[in-house]
Amino acid sequence: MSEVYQNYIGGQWVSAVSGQTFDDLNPADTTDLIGRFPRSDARDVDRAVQAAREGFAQWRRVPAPRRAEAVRRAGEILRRRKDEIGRLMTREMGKVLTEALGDVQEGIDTADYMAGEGRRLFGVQAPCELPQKLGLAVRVPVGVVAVITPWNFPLAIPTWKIFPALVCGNAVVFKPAEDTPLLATVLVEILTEAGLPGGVVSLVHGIGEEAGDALVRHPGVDLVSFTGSTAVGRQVATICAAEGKKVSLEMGGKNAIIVMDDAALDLAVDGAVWGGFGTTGQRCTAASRVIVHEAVAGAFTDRFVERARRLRLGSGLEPSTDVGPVINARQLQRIHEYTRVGRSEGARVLIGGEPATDGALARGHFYRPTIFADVEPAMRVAREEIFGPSVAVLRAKSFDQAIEIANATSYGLSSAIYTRDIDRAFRAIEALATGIIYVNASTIGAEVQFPFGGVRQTGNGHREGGWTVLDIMTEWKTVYVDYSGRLQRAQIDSADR
Ligand code: UN1
Repeated sequence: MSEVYQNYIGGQWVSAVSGQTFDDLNPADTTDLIGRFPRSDARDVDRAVQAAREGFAQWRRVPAPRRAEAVRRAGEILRRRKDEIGRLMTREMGKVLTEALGDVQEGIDTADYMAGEGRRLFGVQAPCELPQKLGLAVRVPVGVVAVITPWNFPLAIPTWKIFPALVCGNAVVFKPAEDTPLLATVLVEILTEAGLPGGVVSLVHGIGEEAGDALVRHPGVDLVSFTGSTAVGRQVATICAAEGKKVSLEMGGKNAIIVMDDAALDLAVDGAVWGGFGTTGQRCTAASRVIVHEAVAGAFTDRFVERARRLRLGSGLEPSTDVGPVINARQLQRIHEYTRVGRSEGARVLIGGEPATDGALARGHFYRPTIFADVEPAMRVAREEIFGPSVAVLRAKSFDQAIEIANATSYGLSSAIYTRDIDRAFRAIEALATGIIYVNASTIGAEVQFPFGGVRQTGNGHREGGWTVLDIMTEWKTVYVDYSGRLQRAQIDSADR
């Protein structure tokens, strides 16, 4: 009998009203059932939102430095349990243990950063045109925040949203991805242990079309913070537009590394391998395109393929494993379908291009690291997000053409250039149309104290991370205090005559 987990609503652990559950399986070995989780519907969501409304009414009155204390304590618990949680993450999500530990560390970093925000949350003071009048803008919480998160960073991404939401004085209803409910449960347990009152954070498990949809639609939700695919993000945005809700979206990417003819080639290969196959390519910041100057394309591609050939697939808990499984059978199918699409478009598969099923791998969802060559910018494998260990290599004749190809995508999250020419590096910084740019480093490696997000189809203008997340999690309240004791008319009494 495997363990049965529950929702957390209004300070109580409870089953779904329907009594239904769904299974959480280890993607490296699907005979390993991690647990059963409640398959929630609109009724569970309604209870959670009601509890959150009550929680919010209390929590907003707690001074921000005290609210931040709870986040600081959560960070301390995460730090103490880092190793154990990293292992659970690898078992549940598949990424190799070193990366899982990095994911937990990103949550700890977010707690450290946001705990300090409890004593900042800076507003603005500016002069007024009238005498004896004070003008201020202060941040106030938005209300009840629906947090909807993906499975690829089961801890880090929820903390990016939940920690600032709480410090800012909001209540949270958390609907994690159905592929990683255990890590979400662990995070909520930690928040309760850190002293968060019931109702301030609720956890509702379930699938997107049911629990997620009901949460986005619920009239008691003031803000939806979503990270996931562009297709689902658009649906979320459409519902929020109709309901007049605030919405913050982090969606797909088709991130490119440019390798110029003067690049340190081995360094660029390191970056392409890490960006393309790290986390089995399942990052929104993954380097799924490499645009190589034709003068070094042959040499680069040979080395890239050679390195990909040496990558060892397996359970992320084995220290010898370089690349873990993909998350589930559906994603495996999707990744493989893109191999077919690439081939039919005329791309050449230099390596990989098939599921890996030898020995113990047959029990999990493994796909061989795949490199497409002869890719043209118009091909689907050059334009669409695959979210797996598949990298398209494109050639460019010049710097300008490389930039043009890099920008020829509907996404705009991250990009990178490898060059030793400082002028080129700065020109690339100016010309690349993405929210994040790396010079002589891969497309992944964002740190929590900086804005994270992208342009075009990647986002809707918001940035998580850093100080910018506060603009998502708060509203501005502008305050004028007139202490003149007389009627003073702005724009009229203060104007030149
Ligand atoms: C994601 O790709 O979904 O920069 C988040 C990075 C990580 C965060 C990635 N720090 O790749």
